[in-house]
Amino acid sequence: MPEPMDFATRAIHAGQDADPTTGATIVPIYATSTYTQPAVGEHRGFDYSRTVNPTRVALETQLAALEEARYGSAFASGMAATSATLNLLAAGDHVVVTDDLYGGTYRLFSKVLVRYGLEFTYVDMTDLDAVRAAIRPNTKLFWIETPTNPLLRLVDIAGVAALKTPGQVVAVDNTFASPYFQSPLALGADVVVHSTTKYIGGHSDVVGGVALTNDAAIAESIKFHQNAVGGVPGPFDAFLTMRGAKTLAVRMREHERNAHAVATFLEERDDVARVFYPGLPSHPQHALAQRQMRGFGGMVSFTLRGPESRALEVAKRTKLFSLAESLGGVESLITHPARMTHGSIPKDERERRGVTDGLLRLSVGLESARDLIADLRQALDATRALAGVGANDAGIGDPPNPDRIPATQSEGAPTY
Ligand code: P1T
Repeated sequence: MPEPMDFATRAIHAGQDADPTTGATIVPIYATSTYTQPAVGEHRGFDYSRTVNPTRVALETQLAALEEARYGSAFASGMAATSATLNLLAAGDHVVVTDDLYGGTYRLFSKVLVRYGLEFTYVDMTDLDAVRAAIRPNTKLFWIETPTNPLLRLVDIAGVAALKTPGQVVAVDNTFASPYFQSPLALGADVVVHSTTKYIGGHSDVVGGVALTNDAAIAESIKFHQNAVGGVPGPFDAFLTMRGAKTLAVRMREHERNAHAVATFLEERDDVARVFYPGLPSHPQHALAQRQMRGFGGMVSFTLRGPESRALEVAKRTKLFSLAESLGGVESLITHPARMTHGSIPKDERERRGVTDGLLRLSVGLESARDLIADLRQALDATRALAGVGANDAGIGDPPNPDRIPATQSEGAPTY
């Protein structure tokens, strides 16, 4: 077999050797907390399942192969993986952080880790000069999200990596792109973190996280904290994540195809103010996306024309797009970031960063693109009067009156 094998092959085979005791083709769920030892001090590498578990090892090997990393540590959630990475630091250390990022990461940094003496500066990392200006003598970590959540801005990973000096670490939350579309380690990052709850798991049925690196000292520190702090996934969760990850390549190709179709549809509407999707030529960093990523992903955000009430109404009216937090599953989701995923960021701070009340975020799933577009169309048409752009040809220009506007789909939509 060629080395290294292609992504799709690694996803299915890395870490997935037949079980040594039974020959089971699929890695078993080793539901055990402990391991019987023949004599004190003698065991086969397994002593206690917080420290090590064969199902988790198989998942860690698989995910390390997807990021072409030498070392991987799986966690019970994306936040636990982020937290373990921040354990590389000590009181008095400073972190430069992407200012558009998942609200839970902001909460961990600003409400928890500051109490342990870490310092954070949030900067618009699309601007490398701003990153450079934020560096202090005690800067130890650059925390990058790219594409960012929820505005899908891009950070030039190689550009930030070029700014770092010895002893500093560049960590990238690669959740939105997935390893199929972006390889931060190859671009100069030291650590990659994923919420495996999202694309890697892919089916919205398990929460998890992973931290991956090629640096032996970083890997050892993260492993030490994984065991010492204990935020590990159980073997059932590890099994589900591993099963989902096997199909990552085919899923990501379809997510992207659908997201592109949805983004193009939204951009053509006059009642949509702005569409954020790195695959659109109108995205301010489309060129960077083409250079840094192998594809543009399945997330699309957009701001509606009209008041916040219109955004809330659209989120309520879609049927295929479930109104829910999270992303990356086979089913499509719609989120109102200001009130949901990013509600832990104070309103003035949120708005300064562009997470406005009219913003909606879509996780475009694997349903038919035609059906997804029909679903969005009916929700947009039904609320169009609030946009202040005049009636459309279909005559759906009056204020959304629950007695008059059917909650069903517009013409051409499927029935479900
Ligand atoms: O939910 P958890 O597995 O702990 O992962 C946290 C996390 C980390 N990084 C990014 C970029 C994320 O988007 C998330 C979780 N995000 C959502 C739940 C959301 O709806 O945006």
